Amino acid sequence: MLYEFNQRHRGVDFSENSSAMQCTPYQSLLKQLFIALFVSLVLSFLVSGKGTAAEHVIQLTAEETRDDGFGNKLLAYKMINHKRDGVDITSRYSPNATIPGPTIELTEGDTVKISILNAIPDSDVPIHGISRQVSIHVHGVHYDILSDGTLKVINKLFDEGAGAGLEETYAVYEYKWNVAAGTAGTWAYHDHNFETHNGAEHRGLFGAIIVNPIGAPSYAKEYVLYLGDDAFWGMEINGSSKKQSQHGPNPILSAKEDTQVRFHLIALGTDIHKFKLNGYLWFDPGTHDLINQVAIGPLEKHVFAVKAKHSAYYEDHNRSNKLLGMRGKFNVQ
Ligand SMILES: [Cu+2]
Repeated sequence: MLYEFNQRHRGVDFSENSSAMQCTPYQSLLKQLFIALFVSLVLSFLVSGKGTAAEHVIQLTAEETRDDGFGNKLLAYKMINHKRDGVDITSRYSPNATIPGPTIELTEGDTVKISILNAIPDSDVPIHGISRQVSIHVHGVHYDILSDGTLKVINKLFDEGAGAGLEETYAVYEYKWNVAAGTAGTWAYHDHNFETHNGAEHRGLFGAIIVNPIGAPSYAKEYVLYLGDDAFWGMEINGSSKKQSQHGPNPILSAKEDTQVRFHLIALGTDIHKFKLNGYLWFDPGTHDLINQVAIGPLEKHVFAVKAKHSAYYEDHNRSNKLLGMRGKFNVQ
């Protein structure tokens, strides 16, 4: 798990008060008042602010983007609308379809309705009998089988995406996620249906969700870096405005000196990488060990925070990945 958090301490145990200790009526009245005050404080924390579970309603499209330079069109997710408890927070996302796709920030206890509209032109996979559906298949959070975002050949029920599938066809497909207690972490979502039953992640249809535990600390910047076989794909999120920027391959990340920032590494593809942020040490999640590099393989993730002290390169130290130029700048000013 990426986060260590202990839910157990929330239970309040007054049993030790039942011993031989004698109280005057005045003392026991004070004690009752104190307990009532404490319980109301705990309750008000749970029902207000960060303690409240939110309902998210999200609409995404999948679109064709630019040519990759070799005649292949890339595909990308675009955020159309995101309402959190009825409040529109769409402006935090890019107005364009981006690779990586939008990073969706959630908190344990939240619920999500997320729908996908297929805006990929018919010309992109003209071959009859091949799925043109796009889907959202998410990792980490809970959902029932109809929200798996896979084809019937995998889930035995439906082609769970938008557009023309092999059998079932929907213009828009909606998924329901239960961001249950215990799901905190950074998780990928990706298409699972386009062209093959593994989807078109390799063409750009991937993004991430960040599930924070209730009351989690905030960071000046969050960087989501996907380790592909030949490039980092990334984005930067401003911790206070939540604006998402710096999309694309091997992006330049920026931070102000002496601020706390957090990196979210997610490995895509099939390589095993050796990630390094030169000149920085960080805690290996769940341990007290300080490390300066991490091995990360397919479908694994690694989340860590550092205080921004000096500019540095983040890079992949595996020889073949290094030769491919997997490196980007972390700019501290
Ligand atoms: Cu997956």
